[in-house]
Amino acid sequence: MARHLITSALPYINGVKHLGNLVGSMLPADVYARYLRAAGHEVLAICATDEHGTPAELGALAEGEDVAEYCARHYEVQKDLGNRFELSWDWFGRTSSPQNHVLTAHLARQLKANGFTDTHATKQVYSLTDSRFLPDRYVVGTCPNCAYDRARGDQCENCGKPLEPTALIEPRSAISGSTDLEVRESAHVFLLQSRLAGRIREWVDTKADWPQLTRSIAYKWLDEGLEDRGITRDLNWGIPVDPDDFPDAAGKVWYVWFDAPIGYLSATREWADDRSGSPELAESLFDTWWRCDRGADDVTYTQFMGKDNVPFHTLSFPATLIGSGEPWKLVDRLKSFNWLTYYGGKFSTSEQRGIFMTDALDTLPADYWRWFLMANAPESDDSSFTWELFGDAVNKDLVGTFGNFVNRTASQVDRHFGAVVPSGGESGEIEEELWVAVKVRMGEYIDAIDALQFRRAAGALRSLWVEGNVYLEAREPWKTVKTDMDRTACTLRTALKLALLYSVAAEPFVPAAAGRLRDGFPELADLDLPFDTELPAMCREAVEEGSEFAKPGMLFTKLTPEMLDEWSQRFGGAPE
Ligand code: B3M
Ligand code: ZN
Repeated sequence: MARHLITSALPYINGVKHLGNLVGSMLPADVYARYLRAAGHEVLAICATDEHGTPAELGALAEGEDVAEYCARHYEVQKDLGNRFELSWDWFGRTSSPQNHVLTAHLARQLKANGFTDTHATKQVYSLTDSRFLPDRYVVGTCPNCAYDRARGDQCENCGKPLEPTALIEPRSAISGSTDLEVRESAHVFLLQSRLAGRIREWVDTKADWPQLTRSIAYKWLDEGLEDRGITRDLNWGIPVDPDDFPDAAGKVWYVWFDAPIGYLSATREWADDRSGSPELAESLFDTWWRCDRGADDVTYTQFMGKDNVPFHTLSFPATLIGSGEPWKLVDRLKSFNWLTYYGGKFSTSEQRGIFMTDALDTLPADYWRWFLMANAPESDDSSFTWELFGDAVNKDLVGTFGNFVNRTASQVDRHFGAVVPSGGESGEIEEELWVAVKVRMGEYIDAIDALQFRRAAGALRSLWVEGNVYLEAREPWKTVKTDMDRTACTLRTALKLALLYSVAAEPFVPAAAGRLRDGFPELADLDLPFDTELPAMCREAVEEGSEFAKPGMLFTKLTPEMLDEWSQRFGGAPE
């Protein structure tokens, strides 16, 4: 048994996330967490809302609400949606928590003590119309790197380059649209990343097993030279800079990208505080996950995120932790994703284009979305959501393969043997071959998930379902029932063993359906069936003649062309 810490990029608080956000972070993290738990490992899956910075302030402004109230309300919305998507977090925290205030102040102090910060006057964009400084996303304009004309002041959405607002060409205020801007001086704290570049590169060099997409992004920024980065802002909402530590930056708040990744630590501390009776116990529990000198050295830490977040996780956040001089746990495995597009175009929160988590759940249960998204995860390249592809994935894989196998098996059992596992007959060569093939598929499936290759994993799971259908077709129990009851019993008993296997194997991807299938074996409710290559053998053994089997009902409903048409109208389908 190993210990696994899993985090996914923290969703911004500003409104409901779309399927593109989900597939690149929270959902694969959940599939992996479920798999590791089922394989018997100790898992801590952490997420939180990212509540600071301009997304929060601009979101509250748009809804005419106080920022703190806006965040509190949207936190509940996001947590509820995550639960409805069956995201099995151990803790879903908030970067506005007291724990994050404490840890952010602590790390900033450490960085200063080690000589990795510097406070000096900078030029900031000031809006005369809005009577305020305009940091980050408050300024939009043309990207100096790729000429994209709606680049934000923190990062260009098009080319991914982290930016400073003053670097934008033809800047304008995101609040008022005003171009009546001027540059004024304001003192800010800088993280001296240039001084840490050597140590970060050494650390990245040890990560030969990071996926290619992650490594290439990290080296790209290292090769271009790590620039010192302003880590405070002229905003009201955020974690205030401690004036005792940084008197020249009194009145400012920490930059959202400084405190947000610290949220991984602080959300863990929220979890520890919630579980422990005293601050001392909470601290030592927290330390076993995060402090390498106090137990976290045996933790494997895996992060999930969209590719635009990679520079912050391979460079800036490690710079914070390494620069603190304390033995914090650093990421071991970093899985990043390309984009999921909607008919080839961008999903966009600001333009409300695409499908959002609320729409999705109002339309179909989470399993349908989880399956489509993971089976088509944008891993080696961008992938596209279209209603046609979605309909195919659901109808072919879930309804036609997994559902069909379970349905045919359960109906035949129910009709001819009642609510029990059929007795009689003996398995022969064809069954031996089936179990050999199933074990091979199971091995492929496990290899793929271990490698964090989700499309491949979904493909292997699909192949497991196909084995079952091929077996049924070969044995034709619906025919043999008229001539050979023993053989029919053996076939259906074998199929039920496979069904039990599927209830474990499919759980990371489609937990609700898998759970219903598992409930079909009430006598095995407490049986531990570890998710490993011995699973087929264990399931073969576990399902006994004459034990109870309760028909689970239809696991999935076929999507008709009319349904798909209606949804494509409602959400906007192929561009005209
Ligand atoms: N809030 C997510 C995003 O860029 C951003 C991630 C923070 S991870 C510490 O959509
Ligand atoms: Zn750009």
